[in-house]
Amino acid sequence: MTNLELMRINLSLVSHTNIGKTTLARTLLGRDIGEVADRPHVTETADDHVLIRGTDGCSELVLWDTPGFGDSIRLAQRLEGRSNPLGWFLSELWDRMSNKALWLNQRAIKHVKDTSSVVLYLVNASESPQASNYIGAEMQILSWINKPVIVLLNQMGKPREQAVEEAELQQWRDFMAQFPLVKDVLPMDAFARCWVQEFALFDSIGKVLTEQQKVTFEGLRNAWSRQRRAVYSTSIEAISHYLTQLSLDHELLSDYSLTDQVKDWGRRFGMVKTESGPVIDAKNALAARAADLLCVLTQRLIDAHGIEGSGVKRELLRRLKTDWTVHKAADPKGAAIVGVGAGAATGLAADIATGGLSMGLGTLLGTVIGAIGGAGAAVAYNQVKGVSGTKVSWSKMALQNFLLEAILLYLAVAHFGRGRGYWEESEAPPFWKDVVIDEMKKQPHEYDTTQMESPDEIEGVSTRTTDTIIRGVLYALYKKSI
Ligand SMILES: Nc1nc2c(ncn2[C@@H]2O[C@H](COP(=O)(O)OP(=O)(O)O)[C@@H](O)[C@H]2O)c(=O)[nH]1
Ligand SMILES: [Mg+2]
Repeated sequence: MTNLELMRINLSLVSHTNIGKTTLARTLLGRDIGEVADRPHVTETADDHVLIRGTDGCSELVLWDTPGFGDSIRLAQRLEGRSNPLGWFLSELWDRMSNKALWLNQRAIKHVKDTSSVVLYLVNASESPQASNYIGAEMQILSWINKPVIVLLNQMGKPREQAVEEAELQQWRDFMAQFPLVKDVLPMDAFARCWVQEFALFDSIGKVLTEQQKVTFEGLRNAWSRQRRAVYSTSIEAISHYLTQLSLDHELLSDYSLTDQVKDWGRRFGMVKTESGPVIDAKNALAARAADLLCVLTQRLIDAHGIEGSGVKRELLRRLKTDWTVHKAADPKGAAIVGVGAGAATGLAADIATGGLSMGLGTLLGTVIGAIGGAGAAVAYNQVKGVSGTKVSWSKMALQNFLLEAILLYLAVAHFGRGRGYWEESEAPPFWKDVVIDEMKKQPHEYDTTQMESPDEIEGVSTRTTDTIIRGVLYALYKKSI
């Protein structure tokens, strides 16, 4: 093995055509390479892309995107006669003219055989292994290539409960057990994988390399892991900054007269119908800023994760703001989010129907709308009378809801594969919310920054709480400590 080969570890993405190799390569690399389309043979040549460069400046982990196997059965037959190089050459020349796809395939396979350290073989997990009738022939081709194979399950769909995904994984593991070349089978959906799952892939790759390659790989793995952890830290910082700003945000009503107070009280109980007055104005201002802060948070998370696209649109928020007060209030009883366990608090509805708005934005507005609408107001805002006037700020329960929403948003971004295209908010799988709420309940102290005045103290508590909860959630989802 040459020095160059020792410094360069080559991973080849291989699969039946149109399974999602280029898409997964984009997700793993965090940049748009090649061409993705829902038709066969989009990628014509094997292309190399540096996944990680070591801190030594010369070691590299390289990801090769290859044209997929097309007519695998014919290809497998063709490769059987491969002991005769001249025959190979002639057939190659012949194929080049008569069957371009087959010829491209042969070239790519030869390339994989010559260069790769490990083969990452993608399968479409939306079909059962038994239904994927090309796998047998492709395993024959892979055994001719004779490199360790790690099978990656793509197209698994939206994240589902751990037990369901485990069962699917086991089905593929059982099926692949008949092929000794297959060293591991891992979930790795190009659209919805989480970076935590990439740790498992790195573990598996590390195990199948030669002793010499392992030394290089260790450095590369550390570089990769540092980079992923840096993204994680940036995300935690962004969330705690968001929570700190919300905790500190307030409106002072210095001219809040006794008449205003009576009207406000009447409004709360439905006796005064007009939706105006200093308190309503203050709440509108707080809600508008909360929505703006959510925009900023979304954008920071998207940027940190190397996803393209913009967060929720400010313009949309501005337009919605004028409509907020016409929405009906949430029922605060049915709206409890954190439940009534020991030390836990009830919160506002996070799921109010918001006219087709999607998760993060919709639920945030749901919270805000519910609060402004009336019945929720008692729990969403703190209204404290002080020497300089009445102060309106977010309540403990509202802040707990913001924390919950921010973590759900983080999970959505952390699972969004770049290969899927531009960032778009989508419905978080409902079980995520249960997992987050469980972790919130496990905390020794409930999240409450309402009595704190120092931004540093609030930021400290918010950072620790967010970090512990997200670590707990990722462990619950992937059984992997980060
Ligand atoms: N739902 C879903 N579709 C995917 C996924 N990965 C790829 N695709 C789609 O599958 C098609 C083929 O993808 P592509 O990356 O070009 O496949 P390749 O030929 O193996 O490189 C495209 O329409 C992709 O959007 C996935 O994880 N989930
Ligand atoms: Mg491709």
